[in-house]
Amino acid sequence: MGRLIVVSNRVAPTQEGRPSAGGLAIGVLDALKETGGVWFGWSGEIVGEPSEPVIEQQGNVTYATVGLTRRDYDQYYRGFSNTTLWPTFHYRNDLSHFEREDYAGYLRVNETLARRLVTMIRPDDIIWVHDYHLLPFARCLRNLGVTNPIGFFLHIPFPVPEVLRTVPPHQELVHFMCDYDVVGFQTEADRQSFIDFIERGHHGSASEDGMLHAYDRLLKVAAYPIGIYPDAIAKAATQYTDRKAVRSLRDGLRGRKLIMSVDRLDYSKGLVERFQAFERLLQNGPGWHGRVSLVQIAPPTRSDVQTYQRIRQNLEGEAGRINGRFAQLDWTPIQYLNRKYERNLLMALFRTSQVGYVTPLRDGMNLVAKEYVASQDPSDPGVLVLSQFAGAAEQMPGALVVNPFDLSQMAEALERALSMPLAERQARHADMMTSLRENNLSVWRDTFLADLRNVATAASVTAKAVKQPIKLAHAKAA
Ligand code: GDG
Repeated sequence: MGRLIVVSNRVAPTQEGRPSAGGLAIGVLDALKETGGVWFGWSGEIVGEPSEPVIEQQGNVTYATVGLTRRDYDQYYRGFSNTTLWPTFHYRNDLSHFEREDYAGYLRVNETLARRLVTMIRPDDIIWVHDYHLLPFARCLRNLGVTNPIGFFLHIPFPVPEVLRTVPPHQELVHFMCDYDVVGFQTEADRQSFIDFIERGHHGSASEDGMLHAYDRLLKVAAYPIGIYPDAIAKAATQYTDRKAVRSLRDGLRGRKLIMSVDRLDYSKGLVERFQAFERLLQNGPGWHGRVSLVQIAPPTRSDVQTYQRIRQNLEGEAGRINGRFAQLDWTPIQYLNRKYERNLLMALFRTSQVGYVTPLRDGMNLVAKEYVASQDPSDPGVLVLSQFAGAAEQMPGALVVNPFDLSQMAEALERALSMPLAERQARHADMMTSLRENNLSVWRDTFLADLRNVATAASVTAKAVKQPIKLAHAKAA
């Protein structure tokens, strides 16, 4: 079996067990170790001049990272990726902003990254590209003569055609995606949106077996919902339960119920609405005053993007207002913590709480929802309140599913979760654990890679070589 080459915007920290090593990193690393391979991407550093990749070898895995210049970072990362694609793909085209120069930078960085990677690729490698930063990456590799199988997985939602069309170069972007051999989405709904765009635009058609004929190519398009390792998380949560930070949170609660939320500080996560629904719970149920607290952990991300600065200010304002309205000398309703915590500690905090409150306005999957359930004590589990707009809602049969735009419904769900009888909590938890085990992280990864190996063999026979210049209508040379 050939090696695996993983390409993602950021390469995960190379030391395992580091607090920031998330589920994706763990799952991808396992696969890399199995076959040996390369993890290639941005180092996270801004450099004065573009340079050759920095190579770090650990066992049979090579980490190859490159720096970005300030201009690359501004146009490719902060600009087109996070000011155009991220908001629009999360249905926030009101927050989306498009600049041709940024798009040109996005294409330029994809081309540069492809050129840096190409010398490392061996003939029998397979290549797995991740996420919205790298939609044109297969086209860039093909233009450099790479014929290896290339798969793509989108971690965020894929919007319906009407929304996608608000991104000026939408046609090119979809065409780029069809240069991959396998395109994976988190949910069936995302997959359907992609197919709808292709079919309604008469660019191709899908067949029953998940194959898509589009732009003279044959590719597999499917949903591969990302999972976690639930039993490993359960173990970590148990082991960390006696840590000082967890004990002091428990002591501080003095018997009060705890609602836990953990999200990157992002407008897609529905944090303001979540606080307001909690406020409504307190407003409608004075009996809860002094008896329940909400702990929101929200480490800041992308803080140099303006919309992220605004959400932070908004949220601070809302937390302050709600606390000012309801707090008592010995009770603060909302504890809003704007910092990052160690991963296993988070799992233990989940286990200490009675409700996991996960209400994004839109989310590709949302791993926190899955981690919350996996962290619970099966004999006395907490209840998951989950947005219908998280990809995870398709897979979490025991959650109380809510519409995050309906504050009253969310407040009622909180009330129901806080008061739910033990037997019902246990049954719901057991259902969800079954689903988490059946669709764990290895299943996600292995299914995707098996499809990539299979389809690529067939596709390489029928596919026309794609050799098209990347200078396109919406990108003006920057
Ligand atoms: C994207 C998609 C999709 C959070 N705070 C801390 C911390 N976390 C960890 C969580 C979880 C991860 O970060 C967040 O993952 P999510 O899935 O919830 O959300 P995104 O970051 O937006 O991820 C998403 C995902 O990709 C995977 O495909 O599910 O839809 O948007 O694992 O636990 N980890 C640590 N400290 C923190 O303070 N260590």
